[in-house]
Amino acid sequence: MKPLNIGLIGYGFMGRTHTNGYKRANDFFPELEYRPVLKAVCGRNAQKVQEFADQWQYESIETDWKALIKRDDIDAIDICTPNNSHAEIAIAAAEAGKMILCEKPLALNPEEGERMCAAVEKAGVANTVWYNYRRVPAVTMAKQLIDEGVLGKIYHYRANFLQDWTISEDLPQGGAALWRLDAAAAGSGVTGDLLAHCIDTALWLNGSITDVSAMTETFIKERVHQDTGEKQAVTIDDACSFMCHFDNGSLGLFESTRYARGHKALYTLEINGADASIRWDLHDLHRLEFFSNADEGRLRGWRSIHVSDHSGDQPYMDKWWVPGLQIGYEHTFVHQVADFLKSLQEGKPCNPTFRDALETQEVCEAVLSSAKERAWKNV
Ligand code: 4PW
Repeated sequence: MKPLNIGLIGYGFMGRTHTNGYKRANDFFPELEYRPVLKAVCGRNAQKVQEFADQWQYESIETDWKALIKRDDIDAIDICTPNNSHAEIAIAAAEAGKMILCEKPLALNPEEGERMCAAVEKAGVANTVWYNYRRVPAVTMAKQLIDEGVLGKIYHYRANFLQDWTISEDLPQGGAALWRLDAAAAGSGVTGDLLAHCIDTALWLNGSITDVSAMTETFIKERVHQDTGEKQAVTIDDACSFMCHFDNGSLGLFESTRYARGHKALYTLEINGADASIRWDLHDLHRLEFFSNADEGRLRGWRSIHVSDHSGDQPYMDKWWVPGLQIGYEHTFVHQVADFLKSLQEGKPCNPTFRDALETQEVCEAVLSSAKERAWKNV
């Protein structure tokens, strides 16, 4: 078995999801030739990063990402830092000849994203971005059905990503776990954090988006910054909705917000084709709801497919338990690690590549600029 030495930068929420993926992939995908080795984790606070290394069994720590990238015993750099450091780290890692697995969104904006793509393409290093929802088995199965033409001509694509965790006016912005509220660190609010997932899945399932018309709102205008204690203007989008045209002629409607009281992390999507429709809901992630117009009249209706079978090509599920049992959110990251290792084995790109994720970034940029200028924007 070939070792793949991982250097993880950042050890928050995403550092944990990715590390769990590295630890589990070979246990459940025994055919893989590569095995991730948790070689080093990097973070600025030596004590905290050591605690993380001890808990998750990383062999060593670094407190300077540049030192990590220089190490000869690291094959792949995993970027789990706030969005404003993705570009600098990824470009340096590519120049050092490292493979790169980068947390979403790819960058702060398309200009940075383009430079990241150029760097990995020039260096010829394997690269992928962790848009993990592609690898929910029911979502992967939706992709299979669409590619097989089961839905026929697609007319509508609808997606929502709803949360409620920023409603309180007392929530500070910036610093530690709250960097997602600070535009300087995150680039944008829900657009880059939540809608980016919906856009990534949509581009994968339904092809390119040509133009968008968007609106954004910042409901709470000022917050205290956690680090400085100073009150400052909130410059992220708290909510964003947009409509769009897809290249295939279908229409899209997207909504994301952190002000939907009662919703913690609800991602839903629905696609309507001439022959069939599908819908999916993250809170019931095994189920793909399916309506086929070809069904016999009396029995025609929405069916709810529990994607957990081992027969009939239901993706990923034969790797886990017996038919009918469940997996969850964390398994999407295990699947991404397994697919990345398989892509190395086969010498093929692992989707979404930096180039794929740049398209999502371009849609996000068009959405933000459309909302700002109150005008339709081409992607
Ligand atoms: O990437 C997203 C996060 O930033 C996640 O998929 C969900 O929304 C959970 O936390 C945030």
